[in-house]
Amino acid sequence: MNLEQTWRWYGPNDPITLTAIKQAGATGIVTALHHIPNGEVWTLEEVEKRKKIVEWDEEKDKPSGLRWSVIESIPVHEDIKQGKATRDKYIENYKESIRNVGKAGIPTLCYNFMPVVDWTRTDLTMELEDGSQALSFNMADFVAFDLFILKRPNAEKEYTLEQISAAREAFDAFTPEYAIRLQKNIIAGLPGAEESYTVENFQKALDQYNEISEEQYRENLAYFLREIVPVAEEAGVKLAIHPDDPPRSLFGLPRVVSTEADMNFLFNVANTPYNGVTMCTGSFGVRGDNDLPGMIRRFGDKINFAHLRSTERDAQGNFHEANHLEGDVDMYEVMLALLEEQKRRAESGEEYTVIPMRPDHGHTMLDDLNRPNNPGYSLIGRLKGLAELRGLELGILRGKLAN
Ligand code: DNO
Repeated sequence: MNLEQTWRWYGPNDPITLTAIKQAGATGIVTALHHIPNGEVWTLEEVEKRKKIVEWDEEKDKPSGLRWSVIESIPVHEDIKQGKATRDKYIENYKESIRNVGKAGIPTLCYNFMPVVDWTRTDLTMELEDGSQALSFNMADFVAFDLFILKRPNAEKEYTLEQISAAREAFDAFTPEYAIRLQKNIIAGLPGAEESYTVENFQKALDQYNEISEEQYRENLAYFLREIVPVAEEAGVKLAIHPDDPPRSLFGLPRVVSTEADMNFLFNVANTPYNGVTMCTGSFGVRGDNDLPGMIRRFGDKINFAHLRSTERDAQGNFHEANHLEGDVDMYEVMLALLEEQKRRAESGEEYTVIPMRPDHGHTMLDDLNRPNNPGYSLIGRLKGLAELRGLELGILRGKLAN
């Protein structure tokens, strides 16, 4: 049985249309109500309105053939992450949103618990050898931003002498334009991040975490889960927490969704398939100590969504996004593990068997280079990724998993 092929769509303002997505071969749409401010309730009316745009073809007056299968994401308010006294109000709103999502019949909800910054890259247009472009994370540039642009107090204590001197060298070579672009890439918010900062208010946001230890932060996540998982279960909505990207601390902030041990902590808070994970191979895969196929096998019924993408990393902490079937992620083993898990579900008679997956990110290539793109969310680059993944899946289903 195939995985459900889905595609992230940023809503009516996305330069990539639903028609293009259909032609790319996806049947599931992954989207969010980006216009609703963080912390507010997603009303049933707003959810239904978007669902109709996705699922009903106005022009032909018939179903579009697409379905809204995953929400990515309902952002978690900073007060919840920081465990402030006001968090309960925001948690109640979150529960209300989950109930409305359930009423609208959307089965899966992806979210993250990264403090202050969501996914982070230093360069959005790294040129590859063939002229296409990839997203990348350059450690020296990142440290240069932290030490010499943001000038975060005591930041140098978190880096080695080699890292500091590489950052100094990088910083000395920055042109003013490059420094502005780097700053923007890191803190102005990549698509879907929902938060955007200037250097001044960014430092203020970081300062909120001065007294929050990693243990406390983990406990804040546990508190949130103890509240929302029972509601998700009742509403029939599978939660799928997205790992930290990259899977390590940035700016001295706690990050607690980076490893298999982190995930086991969460599953112990509420051991139900409703408290699941987004297996983002590109995020988890930036750590050499994350055994992706093993994690899929051991997480089992907690895999509620898959983001399939690969990265190429080095020992210094640099990485860039590779072709979907290349780089450091063994995509064959990942796909095999996902399909085996799905088969296990189907054979065990579990009601929820089909795992939605999307080709996560793609290079900016060919005609993508001539039109506006949400960084990482190109049309042709992702179409290529999806086509390759679909071929890999067919090969496994007709080969190793046949019978
Ligand atoms: C980046 C995405 C993230 C992700 C959120 C989930 O491409 O994977 O923005 O959507 O972290 O909440």
